Amino acid sequence: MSKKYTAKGIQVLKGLEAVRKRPAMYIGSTDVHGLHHMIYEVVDNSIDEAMAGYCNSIVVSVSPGGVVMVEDDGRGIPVDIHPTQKKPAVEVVMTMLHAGGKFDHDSYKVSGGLHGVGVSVVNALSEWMEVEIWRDGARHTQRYEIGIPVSPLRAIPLEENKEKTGTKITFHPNPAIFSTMEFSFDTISQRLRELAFLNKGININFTDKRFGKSHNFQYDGGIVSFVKMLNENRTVLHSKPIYINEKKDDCEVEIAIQYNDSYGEKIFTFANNINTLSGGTHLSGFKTALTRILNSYAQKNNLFKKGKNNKIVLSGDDVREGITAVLSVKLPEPQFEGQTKGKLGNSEMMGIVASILGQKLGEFLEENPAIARKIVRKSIDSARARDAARKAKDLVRRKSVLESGSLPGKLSDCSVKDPEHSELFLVEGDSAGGSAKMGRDRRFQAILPLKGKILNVEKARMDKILSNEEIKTIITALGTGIGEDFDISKIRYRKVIIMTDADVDGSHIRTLILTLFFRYMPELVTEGCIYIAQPPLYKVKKGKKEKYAYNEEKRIQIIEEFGGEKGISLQRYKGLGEMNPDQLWITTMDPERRIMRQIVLEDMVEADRIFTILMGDKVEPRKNFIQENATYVKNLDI
Ligand code: 0RA
Repeated sequence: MSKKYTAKGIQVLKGLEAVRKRPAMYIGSTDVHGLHHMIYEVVDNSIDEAMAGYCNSIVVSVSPGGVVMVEDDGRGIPVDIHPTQKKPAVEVVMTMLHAGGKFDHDSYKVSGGLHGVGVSVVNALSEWMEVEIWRDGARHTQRYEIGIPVSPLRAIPLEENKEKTGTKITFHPNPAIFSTMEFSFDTISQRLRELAFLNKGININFTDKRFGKSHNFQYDGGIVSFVKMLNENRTVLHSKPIYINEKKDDCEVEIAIQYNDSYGEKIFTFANNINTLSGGTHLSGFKTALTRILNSYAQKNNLFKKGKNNKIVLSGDDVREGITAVLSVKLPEPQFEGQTKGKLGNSEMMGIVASILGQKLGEFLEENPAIARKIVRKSIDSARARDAARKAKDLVRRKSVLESGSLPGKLSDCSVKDPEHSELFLVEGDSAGGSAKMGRDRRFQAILPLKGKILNVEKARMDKILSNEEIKTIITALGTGIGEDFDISKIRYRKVIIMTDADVDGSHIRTLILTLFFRYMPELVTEGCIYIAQPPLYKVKKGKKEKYAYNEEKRIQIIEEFGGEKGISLQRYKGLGEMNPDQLWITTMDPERRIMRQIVLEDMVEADRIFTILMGDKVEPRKNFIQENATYVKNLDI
């Protein structure tokens, strides 16, 4: 490289240095999330090329040591000399922050949120990166180290297959910047699968060379296939999803809807391929139009007039009972809001989605009266049940701590009142509850013993859920309310710790409690409030020495540490009740010593699938899942 730096050259170096100095500002974090972001950023560029209609296939691979390769068959990044930078365009794209303008070849490029920072950021945070471009009858290559070119762009004329076009980017994230280099096969697979759903027809191949595993994703049905997959373990009301795809004012709206016979609602929303976990204007428009159209259809067709139905107005919750939907919008300048940037803010999207859904859903219902009637009938059923639910809910409200000041009798509360510094243990059984109560630090640890199994909320409506004693006690102790009344600001404990036995019953109870939280209080999960206590499996003792083992591996290790099997006594804990209060404190409850697992929601789609399989009413998928994951189910980590 030339030693003489031009003013522009210095600018480039300064830009890359800024990225390396504050990587989190550009890719969110330098932990495992940021690491995966590096891949998504590069893949997004290929997806953009596909959305523009020039690319059919994307190949991604991860190799040992964390080397990533992303190849597409698009037009190839331009290699001609940039008119003002006087360098090959590809070098400009790879080294200059936000090298946009002329090179923003797609109007739906993401400009806000976490994605869309540009491949130059990935380059700056990579120990090395190599780009290969096939276009104009040649293969063009260039290498960069920490974002700086270490070779000029070279062109090698193609001997055969001269028409080939495409871009291949290979890089190694800089281990000096990232706290981990461990890519997750599942995390990458899930995101690539999602992209394949959202961009129908694109073939995305992913190979993990570390484990010799691969996936090939291609969904010619796009989000219709997505909705079918979300419903695959449910009983659907109509076999063909309702599908809408319209453009308006530079924006594209794509919707797929399919109702099932459950009581829950699942609406996944995306803006420019980014999962908007907290919804936003597009979701508001969707909800408004759905409620309006189903009410007016029912009215017009006299579906309310039979018997006692004439006073009914369907609420939003009624028309969404049992809905599974994917809403994907594409717009020129998306604004992502909120702490996690998961909420679409563009106000124009509300009206655009509402008017498209209003018009097209109205037409669909007119043309498909049998399906329309099934959906309306289910909504009316929900409206009737809602009356009963309201009564039950009032009960909980009346009993709620905030309004009446009375806590459940079974709760042994802590003395600290600051939620940030208090913990609630949900403990299986009265005997373990007793030990926990005696063993705890009563200043900040509250104990709520649960009797037996709580109701499976996956199979029940709100009224039944709220008349269940165990569930009522949990809600009252937490103070947050439930469902649409849920308010996290009223939470009484920032940590909620599920403590059950390490056996089949224990894991069943744990899953039932997690289902309640996931379906009716999901913010508890997304805000990281839910933990699972990890009681030890064994106590290993030799003479005066004793240690606790939390898994088989540790048990063997401790025995070795104690000098072999001779004179060793091994106690296996079958339940929490077998530990005295002191032991329970030392091994499981003391913040200084305990091991807990925090429940994190990496992937809502996968979590939904697992809960549906485990808790829904189809037996076959559950059997299969349990057989395939025999050891995993015991340690369900969502
Ligand atoms: C700018 C202009 C053109 C293509 C691309 C960028 C492009 C970028 C990437 C990044 C990864 N894969 C890509 N494929 C294409 C179009 C140039 C033309 O008119 O041919």
